[in-house]
Amino acid sequence: MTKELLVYIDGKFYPKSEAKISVYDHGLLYGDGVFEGIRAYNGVVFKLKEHIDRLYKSAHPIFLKIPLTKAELSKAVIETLKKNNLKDAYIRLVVTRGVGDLGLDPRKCPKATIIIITEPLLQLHSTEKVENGINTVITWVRRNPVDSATHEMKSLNYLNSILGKIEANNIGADEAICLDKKGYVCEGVGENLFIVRDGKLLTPPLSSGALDGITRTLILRLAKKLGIEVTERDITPNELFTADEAFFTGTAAEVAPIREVNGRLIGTGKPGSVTKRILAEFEKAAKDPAEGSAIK
Ligand code: PXG
Repeated sequence: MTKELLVYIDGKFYPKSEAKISVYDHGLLYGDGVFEGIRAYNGVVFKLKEHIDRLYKSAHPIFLKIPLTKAELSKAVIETLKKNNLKDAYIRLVVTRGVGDLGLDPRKCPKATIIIITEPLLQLHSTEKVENGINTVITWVRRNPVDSATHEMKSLNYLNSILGKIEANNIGADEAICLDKKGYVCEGVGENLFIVRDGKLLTPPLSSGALDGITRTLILRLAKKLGIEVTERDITPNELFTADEAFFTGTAAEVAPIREVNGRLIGTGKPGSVTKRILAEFEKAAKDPAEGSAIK
């Protein structure tokens, strides 16, 4: 029998089949908590510092106190990977409100629960899809507005995204695109979105309610380095339909070219030259040890 992967819960390691938390945990009862999805490439946890910083930023507005320092939590992530002997991995870091009673009042939860799951790398879209582009659909499900349980916080409330994903599944699309409250393009269900028009990149602003994606920030930097102009501004659905190129970015999706939106081909329907340059530069960055924290 192959050895089971170990999962970190509150400072202890449990075999995957025994890694369980209380049914009274408010992460389960109310989706009360925050999380990060992180990747390790070739023995380096990509952008670990940025993910840890964002986790604490997500916890701050909801008064969720993470009972470890950032340094301790980073160490726990590395430790979990080491225990599982993983060099290329998908890492799920979850902090829930912890165990309380059946009421939603977070004051009844004295201590947050910390969970670290590590798995061999997960491929969100097949190689064929990345080469040829993915089929998307703009869904009727609007991104949560910024004056609600906003996706600016990476909370455990993902029903808004899951509903979008279900709509895509039901019509056989690979992924959904959500509009914001005003009707402008916002993001995918677990990805940020970029379009190319006249050789220039455009991406929706964070005020659309899109997550401040770590891959998005990296792409903004890489585009500058490549001399590609980028503007953060509202994008209409029509501008997306008539874009020369479009692609998603995210930890799980990496850089994923978009082939079609609601049946309309984007550009030639093949990944375009700007997307290919960005993708190549992203792949270089993902392999660069300076972009992350070594597993040692
Ligand atoms: N927007 C949303 C709503 C996300 O959840 C991104 C953008 C991309 O952000 P990063 O920082 O990863 O560049 C995300 C993150 C999955 C999965 O399995 C995807 C995410 C989180 C968890 C799981 O598809 N996306």
